[in-house]
Amino acid sequence: METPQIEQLRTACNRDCPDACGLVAEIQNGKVVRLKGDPDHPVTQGFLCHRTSRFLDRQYDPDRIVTPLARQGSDFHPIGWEDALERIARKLLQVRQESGPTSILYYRSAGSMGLMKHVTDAFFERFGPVTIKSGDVCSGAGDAAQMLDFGDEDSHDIFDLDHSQTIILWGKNVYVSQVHLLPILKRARARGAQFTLIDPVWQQTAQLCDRFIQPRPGGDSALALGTARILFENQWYDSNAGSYCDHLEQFQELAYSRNLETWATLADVSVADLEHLASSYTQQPAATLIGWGLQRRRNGSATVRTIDALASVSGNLGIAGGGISYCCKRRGAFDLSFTTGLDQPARAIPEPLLGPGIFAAQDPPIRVAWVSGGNPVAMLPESDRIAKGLQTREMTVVVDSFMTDTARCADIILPTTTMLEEDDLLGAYGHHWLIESRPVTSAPGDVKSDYEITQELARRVGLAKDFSEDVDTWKRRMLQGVSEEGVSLDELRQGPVRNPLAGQVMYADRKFPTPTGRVNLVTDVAAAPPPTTQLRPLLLMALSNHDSQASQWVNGTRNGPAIARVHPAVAQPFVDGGLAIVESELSQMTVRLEFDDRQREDVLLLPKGGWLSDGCCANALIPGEMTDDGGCAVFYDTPVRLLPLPADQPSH
Ligand SMILES: Nc1nc2c(c(=O)[nH]1)N[C@H]1C(S)=C(S)[C@@H](COP(=O)(O)OP(=O)(O)OC[C@H]3O[C@@H](n4cnc5c(=O)[nH]c(N)nc54)[C@H](O)[C@@H]3O)O[C@H]1N2
Ligand SMILES: Nc1nc2c(c(=O)[nH]1)N[C@H]1C(S)=C(S)[C@@H](COP(=O)(O)OP(=O)(O)OC[C@H]3O[C@@H](n4cnc5c(=O)[nH]c(N)nc54)[C@H](O)[C@@H]3O)O[C@H]1N2
Ligand code: SF4
Ligand SMILES: [Mo]
Repeated sequence: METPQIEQLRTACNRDCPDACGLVAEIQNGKVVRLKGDPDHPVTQGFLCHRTSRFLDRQYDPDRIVTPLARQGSDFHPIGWEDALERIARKLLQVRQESGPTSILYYRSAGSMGLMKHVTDAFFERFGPVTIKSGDVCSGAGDAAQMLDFGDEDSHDIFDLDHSQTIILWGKNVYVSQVHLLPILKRARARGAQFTLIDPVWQQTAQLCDRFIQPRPGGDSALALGTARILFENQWYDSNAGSYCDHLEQFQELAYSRNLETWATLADVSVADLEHLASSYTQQPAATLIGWGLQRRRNGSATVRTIDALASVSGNLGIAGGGISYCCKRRGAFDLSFTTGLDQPARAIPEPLLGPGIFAAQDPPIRVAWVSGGNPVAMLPESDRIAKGLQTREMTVVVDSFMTDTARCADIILPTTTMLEEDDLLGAYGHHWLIESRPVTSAPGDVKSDYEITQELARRVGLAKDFSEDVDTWKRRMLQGVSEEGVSLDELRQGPVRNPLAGQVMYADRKFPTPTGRVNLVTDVAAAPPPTTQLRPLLLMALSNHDSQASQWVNGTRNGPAIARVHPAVAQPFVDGGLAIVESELSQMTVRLEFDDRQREDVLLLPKGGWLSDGCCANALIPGEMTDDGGCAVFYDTPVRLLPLPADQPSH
């Protein structure tokens, strides 16, 4: 028998990940049989992360939803698209007429990072404007810090690290959340660059580093200020810093407001750690890479601002191999002027408070909710409240490919395409390459993309004309600002292209787009309140892990209790591998303990992304609260304690 030919097609990974990889799909008889990293993509370099190398299990998962579903009691039954869309359109028109458009909540998260998703935003803007979210639970606090300090938010080119003498990984788990940085870091290491990791959690990146500093969670401001004090005391700071930084004196006063021992105690590190970090900043050029985890705390924005200030006065801004990199401007190349985005919402609910916010919204109340590209029940604080909020609307529509915790709360579920069936454009928040995604296989059954769903809906509510164009027309529109500079759609279709608007080195002229043109150094940092209590001495941190993309697990969902990692000393009288209850002020869940003596004694680690319906959802324990700025969620400051299981339940 002849083996059918294998065809190779290129596309892009659209998951919420800094890497925005190029994918090569091998197709046999119309089916994707293998997925590889694109060897020709300069960042992907031919390999994929664990979770996406297993994506075909998800693509061909028999549990995938392939037809619209409507709620019937506690169950769902299949309905036709015509029926589903008619019901939704009728309801949208009815509530808009009766209560005004803000009685509709449109919540979109980052299930796909494709730019075409903004077209659906534009639909709800034109139909409404409706109620949307404000803030950003992913990176909001750090985004706000970068805008305040530098007037803009972008990063050095990822390959500029080839020039670094020192690399400071400030709260970054590269092995889990940005694996395509690894080849670059390993190359730097091989040529002798010095590495420091600062993370309250022991994680694999520590093995890549010359020094691992393990401060108390949220101790980073004290660590940065103690380090800055050493720079000032030894005249190791840039003597020119005053020419491009505002408030240098006040920042120096802030650093001098405590002695080194006090800063070290506040950060729970040694004075030697501060000295090490200070001297690292003098081994120039020193690059500071700030991770996304440390800003998901009460003082998250101020923390990032303190790190910004330290690195700024150290003289590493604006030089090759230096800089402060937090996020790359992933949308920077694209013209999205067809939507105002989050800028002028008619009404917004802060994303970290989505659960309570749905109930609190009055005049008009939220009557209809639309959720796409997100699983807020599993991924946002106060999971139970969000579930209840969605279940109690007159109509909740969820657009997804799987029966997630959120989909379970819907009245109508609309099945949608996976990334292998998508037609879209992407930028990245971890580098500057742009890429096109193209369907490499067709969607099963009658599954529609978000854009097709938007078009169908637009047709039924009198907005057909605004959304009649094909995807390529939208793509060309989004690329109009860069098409003259080598990124026309035709060029992008040949392969990834670097964003021509992004520089290699940020602020090489040491001019900053702030109101004064200078860096806005932080002058005041509120003392971090002790987040743990005597009653609940552990801080719950539910962090990214290899086996999932947020709530999208490699092996479907999790069975059995979630694994909670703790230092053995804090787990008396429990045993390694035994069961226990983790209790916060809000709720509790059963976990299986895994002892790890590399961890601090004040943290309890859970995987991010556990499902509520599996009893694994960390967010059910986490109260909704906003960071000091930027509307990020306080995910990692919830005090918890361990309790024994009730006597009638086995503990093994
Ligand atoms: N495998 C996998 N990869 C992912 C994701 C996933 O779910 N799974 N999620 C993606 C998403 S949504 C995003 S936003 C990105 C980034 O995803 P993140 O998970 O935010 O990745 P990091 O930037 O590595 O930040 C996490 C690190 O911050 C540390 N951290 C927490 N609190 C503190 C603190 O107070 N101080 C310091 N110094 N460090 C602290 C944590 O211990 C952890 O090592 O990655 C993406 N990559
Ligand atoms: N406790 C705790 N909570 C956290 C975090 C944490 O570190 N700790 N991290 C936070 C962070 S950084 C983030 S970014 C959020 C992520 O939160 P979410 O964005 O809600 O993450 P996912 O669970 O990946 O949900 C994405 C959903 O979109 C669906 N999807 C994929 N592609 C498409 C598409 O093209 N169209 C549509 N309509 N749907 C699609 C997927 O099937 C999936 O169900 O979680 C936050 N929550
Ligand atoms: S999830 Fe990230 S690392 Fe994995 S394939 Fe997608 S873009 Fe690459
Ligand atoms: Mo995120």
